[in-house]
Amino acid sequence: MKKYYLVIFLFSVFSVIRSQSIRKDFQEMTDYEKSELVNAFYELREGPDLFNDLADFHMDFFNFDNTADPTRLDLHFNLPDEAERDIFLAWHRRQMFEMEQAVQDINPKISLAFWDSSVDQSTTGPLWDESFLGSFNSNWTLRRNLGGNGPLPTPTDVSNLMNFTDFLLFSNELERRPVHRGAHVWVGGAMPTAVSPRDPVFYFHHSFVDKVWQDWEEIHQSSSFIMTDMLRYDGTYVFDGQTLPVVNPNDITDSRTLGVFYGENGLAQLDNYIVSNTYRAEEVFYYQFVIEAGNNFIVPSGTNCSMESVTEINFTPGFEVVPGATFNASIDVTNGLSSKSGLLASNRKKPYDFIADLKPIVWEESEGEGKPVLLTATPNPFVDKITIRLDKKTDCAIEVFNMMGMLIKQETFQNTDKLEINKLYGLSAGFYVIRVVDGQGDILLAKRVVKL
Ligand SMILES: [Cu+2]
Repeated sequence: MKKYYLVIFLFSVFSVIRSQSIRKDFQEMTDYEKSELVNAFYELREGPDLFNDLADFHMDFFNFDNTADPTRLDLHFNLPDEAERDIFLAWHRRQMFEMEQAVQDINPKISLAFWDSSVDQSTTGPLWDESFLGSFNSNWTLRRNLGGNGPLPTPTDVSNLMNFTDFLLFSNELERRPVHRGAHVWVGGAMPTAVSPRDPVFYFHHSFVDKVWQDWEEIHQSSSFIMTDMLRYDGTYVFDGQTLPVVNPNDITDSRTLGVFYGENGLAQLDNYIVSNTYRAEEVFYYQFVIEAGNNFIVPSGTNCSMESVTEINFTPGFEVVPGATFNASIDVTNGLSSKSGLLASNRKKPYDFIADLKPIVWEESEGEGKPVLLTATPNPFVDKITIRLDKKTDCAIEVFNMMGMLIKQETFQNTDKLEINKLYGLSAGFYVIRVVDGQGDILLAKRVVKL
């Protein structure tokens, strides 16, 4: 192995737990990785059952629009008009990380992988093989209906997302259109419902969504959330006796801060990362094709790191191993990784109680399709009046509620797209909810506003 010299280097202190992983296209997974990941998934449903816990949480906080209390924080569909509470991409990134950590607690040499549903659209391909994700369908009563609903995205759908320069527009388009929606509805069963995280393919799909975000961030470098904490990762949630850490969504806008890299088409580039061993005594980066490490990839003194490939590992400028660090790079031509996990096949059946009345998610490409869309509610915060602009004229009533849920003001409007509520200066400062209700009493939209 080559020698590397100490370079004085200032690096920021990361507050986020980091591990390591090179996530690859599932098509690039080795047989070993596939069977170990399948075994780990089965094992996770024994004991505390992270699958069910993540699915229940995802359902409980799915979306509160058009409910009695639309001000409750939730995980989905807050864009474009509720940017102040949007955490969709960051939350699912942290969720992928939580699942991957659990998998690596069983076998630290494997990672999650992604399903690029714009490319692999077969209902009978290797993803659905009985030896891979296929077996979960019957063993866990997932009730998939592959290809029964669509469409899956096209490669152009994916590349067009890269043209958005504004993060919120990008995130909204990604969330509502086929790059995210497609796999959920196309797989069927649990996937188009709020308990989608019960299906292992959810983690392959959302790893792909996460990769698309990472690709966008590496181009535009402007991901930013208004919310500074996240449900579940707010320092209060306990799973399996452990309190989950506080995560600021703005700390994980680059997946590398979590130690997560994406390998693709035979190349994994490892850069801008400092090995910390925060989570694991040794960080192992495994990719059977070409690993290229450089550009501020640092292995500090006292840390342990190894890289394993079957073909090639290249070091480029900016790769540093500081004296006192333990670093190993190896070409493992036998791919001789020993099995770490595995339940007997007969123990794998652990069906879910199928929630019969769980309705598929209503996927609206844009907020309230066919209904008036709230364009703006200004000013917010307000002092004495609020002006609401809709994208089309309608007959409706505006209702203003206080945080106790009491209706404190109501006005009706005919055939208008600009609604004004005045004389609000008597209200005390704080949060209010405005709702637009149509003639049938259906809530068209609801938004939280702030009185100064
Ligand atoms: Cu989700």
